[in-house]
Amino acid sequence: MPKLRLINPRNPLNGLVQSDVARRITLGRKAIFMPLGLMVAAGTVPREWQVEIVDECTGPLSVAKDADLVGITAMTCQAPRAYQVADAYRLLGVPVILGGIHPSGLPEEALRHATAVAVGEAEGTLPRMLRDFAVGRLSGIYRAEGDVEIATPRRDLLNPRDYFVNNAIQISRGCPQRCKFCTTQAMYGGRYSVRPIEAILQEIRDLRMKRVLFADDNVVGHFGWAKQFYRELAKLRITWTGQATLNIARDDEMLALMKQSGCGGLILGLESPNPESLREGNKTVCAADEYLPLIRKVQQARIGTWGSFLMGFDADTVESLHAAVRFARAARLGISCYPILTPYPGTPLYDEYGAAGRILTRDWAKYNGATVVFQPKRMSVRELANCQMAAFREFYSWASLRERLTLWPLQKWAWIINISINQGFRYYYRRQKKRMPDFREAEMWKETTV
Ligand code: B12
Ligand code: SF4
Repeated sequence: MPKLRLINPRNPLNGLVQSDVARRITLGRKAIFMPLGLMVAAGTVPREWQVEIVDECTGPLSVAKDADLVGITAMTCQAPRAYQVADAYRLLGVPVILGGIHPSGLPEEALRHATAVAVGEAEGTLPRMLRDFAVGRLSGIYRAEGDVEIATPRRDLLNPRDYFVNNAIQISRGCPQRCKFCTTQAMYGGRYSVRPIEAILQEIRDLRMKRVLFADDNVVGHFGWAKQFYRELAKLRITWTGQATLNIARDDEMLALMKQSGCGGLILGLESPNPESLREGNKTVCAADEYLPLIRKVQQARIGTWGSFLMGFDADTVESLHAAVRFARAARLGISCYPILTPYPGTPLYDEYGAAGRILTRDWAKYNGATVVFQPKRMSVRELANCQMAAFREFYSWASLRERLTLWPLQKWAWIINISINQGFRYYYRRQKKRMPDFREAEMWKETTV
């Protein structure tokens, strides 16, 4: 029986090599997230193959000639390690397939390190690649086209106890929105597809967990289908979280159904309260002046609000980024994060910044949301980097916690996460013997440029 080894390469945030801080927050688990993409890819492999998953985020990887074919996944920040592992296998004469978000965005680059590259979903590529391998024809770029039937992940191939998050499932793929910085277009070509409802419910029953995380880009990409799904989901009496667009709050029935189905909290890609930045990012789903009333409606439905704000649009300044944090506090978001705008390959932003010569590095390991990899327009690289840390500092300060989180009704998880992040950051800066950037000292950031 031929053997396929699927590999999740080391990832600075997700894995064994995660910083002390992340390890503390994840209660000592070996990695944060189970590699769902590989588990799903394994679910597409026909029975005549033996398949295994090796996760370098949970243990060491030894490269040996003990598989017939190797498949490697890569987000952009994992690409350098993925290429290193691919090259090592190919030196031994083992053919390699590269797949996932980064190879889908830059297939020609990936092909320099692989026998073949999968662009898009494994469901639409891997079975075909395995057939070609069997007849000695595996080579080049394979693209998933049209709607695919989303496969059920092979959870039996990994130990869930190694992971902090081991309850992720997908209910849909893609997103109908067209944000300029998002990779969904490269990955799904603008499609939004959903799984059969019964297949999702069965996967949740099989998980035997009372809490699940929907690892989707957008759990409300099709309102009609979503309402039907949440009606059925309510019967399972679980709690769930996922990513959604804020326009749900314009629809009272949708909010009520989500709550009844067990929605405990939503990650909302708000990006910015500044209309100019939203326009620039083509984030058109809700206008900036609707944000506050819509967020209040989600909160009134007793659904937790976790906002994500991108930092570094051309319209952004140190002051406007500080205003974003003040907005997050005033909106009383339970949690929020501040990733640096990053031109991921395959996005319109990557093409635009590339053409304008604004990309400062193509060291993909730095494409991690925590490093400035392009030339900002209205501030220096150092100012933008400091804004991110100052935003975390201010949002997770004790004063902000007291303002945003109530004691009754107790938002247990929000408190736990907020205190962990507050302590994690302090610990990190203490260990580095550095001062945490503070918006009140922003004038000083101008003095040196990086
Ligand atoms: C869970 C998640 C995480 C988890 C763990 C991710 C992991 N894979 O280990 C955590 C929380 C750690 C995380 C972190 C980050 N994430 Co994240 N994350 C996700 C999320 C929401 C779900 C991932 C998932 O499980 N998808 C479901 C599976 C089924 O899809 P998939 O992985 O794409 O796999 C399919 C195909 O790609 C393909 N495939 C994948 N691998 C292979 C291999 C082979 C051989 C083949 C044939 C096919 C194949 O087949 C699979 C099934 O169809 C995605 C959004 C998304 N929809 O994917 C973002 C996403 C992956 N994250 C993203 C980003 C930007 C980040 C951060 C940088 C965020 C930030 N700004 O701080 C950090 C990374 C920091 C770091 N240093 O690691 C981007 C990636 C962009 C990019 N080009 O790399 C995504 C796509 C979100 C987005 N729409 O932009 N993330
Ligand atoms: S709404 Fe979110 S998932 Fe959809 S395209 Fe925009 S950033 Fe991507």
